[in-house]
Amino acid sequence: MTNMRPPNKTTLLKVVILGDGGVGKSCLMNRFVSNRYDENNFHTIGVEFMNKDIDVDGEKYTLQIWDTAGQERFRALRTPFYRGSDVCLLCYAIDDYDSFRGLKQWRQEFVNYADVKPDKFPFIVVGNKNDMAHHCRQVPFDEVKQWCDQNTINSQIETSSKTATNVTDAFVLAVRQWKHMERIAEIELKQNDTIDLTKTIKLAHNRFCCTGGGSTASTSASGFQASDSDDESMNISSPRRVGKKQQKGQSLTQFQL
Ligand SMILES: Nc1nc2c(ncn2[C@@H]2O[C@H](COP(=O)(O)OP(=O)(O)O)[C@@H](O)[C@H]2O)c(=O)[nH]1
Ligand SMILES: [Mg+2]
Repeated sequence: MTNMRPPNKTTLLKVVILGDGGVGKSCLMNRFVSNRYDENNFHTIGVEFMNKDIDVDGEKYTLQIWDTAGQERFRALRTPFYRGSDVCLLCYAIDDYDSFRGLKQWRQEFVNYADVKPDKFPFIVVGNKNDMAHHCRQVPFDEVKQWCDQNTINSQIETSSKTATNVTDAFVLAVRQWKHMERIAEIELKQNDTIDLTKTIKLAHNRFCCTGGGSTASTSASGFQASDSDDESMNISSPRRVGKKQQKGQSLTQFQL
């Protein structure tokens, strides 16, 4: 699919920035989108997003960047906020160890509400405020790397919204990571197609051999139909989600045989 992309096509990616209050999420977004840094101006209320066009490896993207604050007060916003995300930036501040510890919970919350598979979703870990003096650092880069390795996250970067260090690079990294995951998802989808075709043939064979198999297939198929129609994620065109639908569709095909 990737190599069939028309020349001038722009891909819209929803990017969510998560992390404890004060780590610099809003400053990061504003530095990236407007190249501005204001220590006092950004007190995020609820949720807001900004768009920014960017070229990465010769392809055009519009990043729709979603920034949050006060998740507890705005609980009801969480599902729509997370749903349909393409990339998630997990942010901590290098001078605040607790904010690094908090990443585990942010990631888990995102996985639950966005309804994604953690090891198949592009997470980027961003250590902000790396302009701070050496003695202020509480979070060693290597410790974060270790955590990323344990959690199958392979993109990690340190930034400074204040000096603009690595800010654009963090979003470029996010796009590359998204693309990498898309490729993996496409390959897996193709592999699943092949495997399931074999299963389907076997199932069809069983069904015509014994009557019991037919009624079992019928019961499970209605279950799939019901869950198919009430799954909100079906509107979203990411291959990871198409994969989900495909699997359900395949089960239905087995029944129709
Ligand atoms: N030294 C330094 N301070 C920063 C940086 N980014 C943000 N800050 C400071 O951290 C405060 C909180 O930033 P903000 O973006 O509002 O954090 P948020 O709550 O995660 O959105 C700001 O008022 C800045 O003073 C940075 O890169 N370096
Ligand atoms: Mg904020």
